[in-house]
Amino acid sequence: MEQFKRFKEEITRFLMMYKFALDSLETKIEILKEEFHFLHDYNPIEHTKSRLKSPESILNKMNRKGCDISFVSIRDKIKDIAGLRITCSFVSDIYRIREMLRSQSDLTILETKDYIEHPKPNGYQSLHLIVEVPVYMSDRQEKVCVEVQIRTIAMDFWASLEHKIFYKYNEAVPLRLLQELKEAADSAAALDKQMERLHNEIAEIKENHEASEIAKTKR
Ligand code: 0O2
Repeated sequence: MEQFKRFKEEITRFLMMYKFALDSLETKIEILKEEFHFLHDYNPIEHTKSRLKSPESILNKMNRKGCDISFVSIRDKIKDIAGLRITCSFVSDIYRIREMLRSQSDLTILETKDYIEHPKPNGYQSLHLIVEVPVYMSDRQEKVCVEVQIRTIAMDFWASLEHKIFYKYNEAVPLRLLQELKEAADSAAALDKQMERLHNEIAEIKENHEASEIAKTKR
């Protein structure tokens, strides 16, 4: 009983660090979002969602990877205990957010998986970053990894449906559905391209209009 109580305390403390890292990163994203909105009068971030992996899911992943279980090896092997998903309107916003994170001196991007440049064979698209975030505790500072997934609304729509289908069929999805999902992913990518083009065109019209208004006032 005493041993179980100690283990529960240890895992709570262990997961607390990841929660603090998420809180800190979410605050940074909120600041960037508000500042960007103020400067450019538009919002690159539609919404954010964070989650902490449950102890059960951490243990399952460690078993799947065939790793022995200790806090040190969990830290070392599982980089997505804390996850932050950022949904944007346009693909260019995804890379803009990555640059904004990259330029923060206390953050380090340890790993990048660009499934937009290189989509998965099933059609999955998203930009994944493993970001190291400093967490200041009462007696020490820890560097904690957070997995940041940045995607457009269309990519997110596709991924959440695909995830539901995958679990509904207990991972054995019929071939016809897999083909349709791939087609849907291609349509989502085409929609993202079209929306970006329209967005740029509107921005250009707005810029030209503002420039001609300024010219009028100078006359
Ligand atoms: P959850 O509940 O969303 O967190 P690794 O973590 O590096 O050992 P992997 O698969 O190489 O394993 O990592 P990767 O490629 O960075 O992907 C991890 C996460 O990306 C997944 O987390 C999903 O959230 C998302 N993802 C990756 N591929 C797909 C996909 O084909 N479809 C969907 N819908 N999501 C995907 P988890 O742990 O699976 O689940």
